[in-house]
Amino acid sequence: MKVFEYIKEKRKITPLHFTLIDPDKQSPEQAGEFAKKAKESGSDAIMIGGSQPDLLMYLDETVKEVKKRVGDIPVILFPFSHSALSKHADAVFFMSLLNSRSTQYIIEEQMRGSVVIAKHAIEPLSMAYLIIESGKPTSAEFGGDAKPIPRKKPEFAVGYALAARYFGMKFVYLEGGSGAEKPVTTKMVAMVKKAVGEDVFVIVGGGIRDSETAKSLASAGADIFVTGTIGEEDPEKFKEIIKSIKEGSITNLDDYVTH
Ligand code: 1GP
Repeated sequence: MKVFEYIKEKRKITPLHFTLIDPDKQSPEQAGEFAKKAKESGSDAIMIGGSQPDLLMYLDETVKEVKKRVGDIPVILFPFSHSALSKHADAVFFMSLLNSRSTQYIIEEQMRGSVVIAKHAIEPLSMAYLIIESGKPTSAEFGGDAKPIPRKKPEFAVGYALAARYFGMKFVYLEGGSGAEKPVTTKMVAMVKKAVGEDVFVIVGGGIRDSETAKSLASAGADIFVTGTIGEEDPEKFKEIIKSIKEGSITNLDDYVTH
């Protein structure tokens, strides 16, 4: 089954959880073991990527070790540049950082990466990547030369998300950045979900560290959750977060929008 179909089918049942692994933070074998535990904890896919330049040294080996250990759940690349691609992955978030100041992250890296993706037949998952203000500057913001969307101005996120939908993109990622002080707001998530509807999956990530936050974001309409830091720091909390995501159900989105 294609990765996109896998996500679509799973989302019919519950929101999904993806574990993010940064290849420069541990050895490829350790990454593989971590991915195995994440799968056992209920994670639905492993994302591999990061915004630090040295990840490239370990990327291929990390993807191979992770694939070897997780078997049937997909391994999806989350590349910061065209060079952060590996032919061993199942799919790639073919992403454009729509609120970057630099055309490099909006379309130039993609122009170069597309050729590699075609050559190795990696499944592309088209995604709008949006950096949201989250308390302090993050690597994603700095590395992507982004103009973060203010937390209290969700209407800008809605504008970008609708543009992404009209471009035919299938995912919109509201990114607080790894280790963000504050996760994205429920109001922003609800407004974006309401605008893009069923056609586009809303991904949230950055600074999700407890199950209450995860649950409220699920109620606000988030389809996919990405966590990185908490899985490394606190495996028990990590499990609880995944559990609360799976129990989440969308409430009336208008309630979030009007408050
Ligand atoms: C970063 O959103 C992800 O791209 C994960 O963030 O490390 O804060 O979970 P955390």
